[in-house]
Amino acid sequence: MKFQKIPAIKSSEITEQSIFENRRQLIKLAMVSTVGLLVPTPSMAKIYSKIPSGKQSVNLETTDFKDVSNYTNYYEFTTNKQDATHLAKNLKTDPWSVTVEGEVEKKGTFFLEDILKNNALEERIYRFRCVEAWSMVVPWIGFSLADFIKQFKPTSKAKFVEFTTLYDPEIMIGQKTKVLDWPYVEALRMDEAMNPLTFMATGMYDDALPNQNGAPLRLIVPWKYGFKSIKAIVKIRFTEKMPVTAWNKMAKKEYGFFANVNPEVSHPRWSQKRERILGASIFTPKRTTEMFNGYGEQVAGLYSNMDLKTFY
Ligand SMILES: Nc1nc2c(c(=O)[nH]1)N[C@H]1C(S)=C(S)[C@@H](COP(=O)(O)O)O[C@H]1N2
Ligand SMILES: [Mo]
Repeated sequence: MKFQKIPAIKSSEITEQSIFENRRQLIKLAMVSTVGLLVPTPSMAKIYSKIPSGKQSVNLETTDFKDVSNYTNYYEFTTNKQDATHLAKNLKTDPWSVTVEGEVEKKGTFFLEDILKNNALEERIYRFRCVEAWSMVVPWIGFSLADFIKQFKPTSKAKFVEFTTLYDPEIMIGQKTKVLDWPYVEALRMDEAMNPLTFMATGMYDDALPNQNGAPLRLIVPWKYGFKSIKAIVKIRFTEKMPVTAWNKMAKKEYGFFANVNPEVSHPRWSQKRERILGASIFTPKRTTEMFNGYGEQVAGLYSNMDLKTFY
């Protein structure tokens, strides 16, 4: 039998070896901290699943996750309602940062990770209705927009708040087309933004938002048509003048600034009196659309002196 001779190791080599090992450890840690610390990561599911179930704000059955996540409107990827499910997988949602600017004291760019640490996460079960006349009921997870806004101290000139979606045509391939004037912009009047119903979602159904539903950060305004609920937000700007929004720019007659759900005001090409319940069988009758999507008690007061046929 032959034994291989174990080479003698000089102490200097041992030291170098351990430094090398240590450095490898450090590199590993650094990698964990860039990937692992930022949100939303799979570990967010653990945090989200511990959030107590939200109060049902509507007396309707929650829509199945598979329907909500496979029938989406996300023009940055496609105008087709099925394909964003796979196309949006290419969007890298961490790290993610949000720039706050305009009529506000505390301007700056903030990591979503830090935003999440400073805002209490909760679940809200809201009905959501698209202008194209389908509706769904979704358990969203996120935080109050009003509480979030207060942290930045808007000035007395802040009358509106404008939101902008990421612009990255290499990933968001729909941005290579001219269906909308990119980036997608939406806005709210300050009192609408400060209403307790208005919500910033980072998750749904006890998990992080799927990319196609607007990860890592989207707006939810349950009394307005779906297009106000902008996805993949990278910028929030406070303004004195009413911002020009993407859909308003594209077709003024069809998509107004307010976009309140209103069965009495038809879209120029179809009625808004009824809605198809997402996921329901074709035999299920359509649902009668409610004024302000059923949230009138909480929001009608915001529009008491306005003619909603003019300000649609
Ligand atoms: N950035 C961005 N946000 C968007 C859209 C979009 O195309 N791009 N579509 C809007 C429309 S028309 C609707 S109905 C809702 C759909 O939300 P969902 O896909 O999560 O159901 O997102 C809104 N937010
Ligand atoms: Mo929509």
